[in-house]
Amino acid sequence: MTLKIEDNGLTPRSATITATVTISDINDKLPIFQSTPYTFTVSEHVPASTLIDRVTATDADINLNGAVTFEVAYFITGDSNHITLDASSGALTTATTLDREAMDLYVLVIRAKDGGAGPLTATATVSIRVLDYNDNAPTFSSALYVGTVTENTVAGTSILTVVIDDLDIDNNDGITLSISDTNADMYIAADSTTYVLSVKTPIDREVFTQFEFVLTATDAGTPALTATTTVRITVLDVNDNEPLFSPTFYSSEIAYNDDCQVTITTLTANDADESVNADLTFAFTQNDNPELFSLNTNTGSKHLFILAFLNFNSLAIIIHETIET
Ligand SMILES: [Ca+2]
Ligand SMILES: [Ca+2]
Ligand SMILES: [Ca+2]
Ligand SMILES: [Ca+2]
Repeated sequence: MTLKIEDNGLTPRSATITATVTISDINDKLPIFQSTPYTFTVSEHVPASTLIDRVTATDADINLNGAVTFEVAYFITGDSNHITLDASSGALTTATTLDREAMDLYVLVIRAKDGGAGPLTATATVSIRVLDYNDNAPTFSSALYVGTVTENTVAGTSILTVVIDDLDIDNNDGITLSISDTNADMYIAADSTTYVLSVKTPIDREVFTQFEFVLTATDAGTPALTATTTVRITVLDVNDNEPLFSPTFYSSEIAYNDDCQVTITTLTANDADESVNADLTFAFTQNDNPELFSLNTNTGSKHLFILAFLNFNSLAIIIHETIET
């Protein structure tokens, strides 16, 4: 400011002087965080000492009264073994490699403190969300899944369900199932949402009695991780095949004076089914001379024995299946 002094003479005389008043600071202003609460993110994949972000604060005082430093007041979740704070810069860094699957959120309260005598402080809450990295492969609950399916069963019928877990989230646990075996993939569908294996195309047991294949689960992470398991599906029989003679025509001759109880011929028949569905018994459908010709029904055998006396013309023969009840 400028001061003026003046006398009271008839012709006043005066002088001026410039005075400077310096107002010394006292520490009367708090530090103020720029933005609170803070919300930061960091990938679980980054190495230790990676900068996450930084907090900033201003203090309207000067010199030490306005010199702000930072410290962690306390952790709400997590600890200083995972997150560290630089006192002067306010930089938050990873203290170690983070594991989202162990802890996905760190919350801490940071204190800003000025350097005045009787320092003033302010606090801010910082939330650090840990972002997922695809560091977990899918896992099957079993190395081998066993199931059965009846042949000719319609498409869409469930056979078995596999159990898969992936500790990651989002795309990193989005599973796609695939069947590596070409034949199995034609007949069996693997649902990537429900993990159900079902009939894709009706199966003919007389073509495929069993499928054993590797089932692969691939997650949608980058890079993708995979797991495999073995699936064994046995196809159960339905009695859908008739017995067949082979050959279908037999011609035999016996000597006129041959003995009784001679085998005239042995017939062969086959059935493509299995077990009781292929157990065959034999019977005449027509035998005009039952006193002359007999038949060894030979249950379960595929051979027919005709025991004959002499003098006959012809036989018609049929095979019956044994039906399971
Ligand atoms: Ca201050
Ligand atoms: Ca992860
Ligand atoms: Ca994963
Ligand atoms: Ca069959």
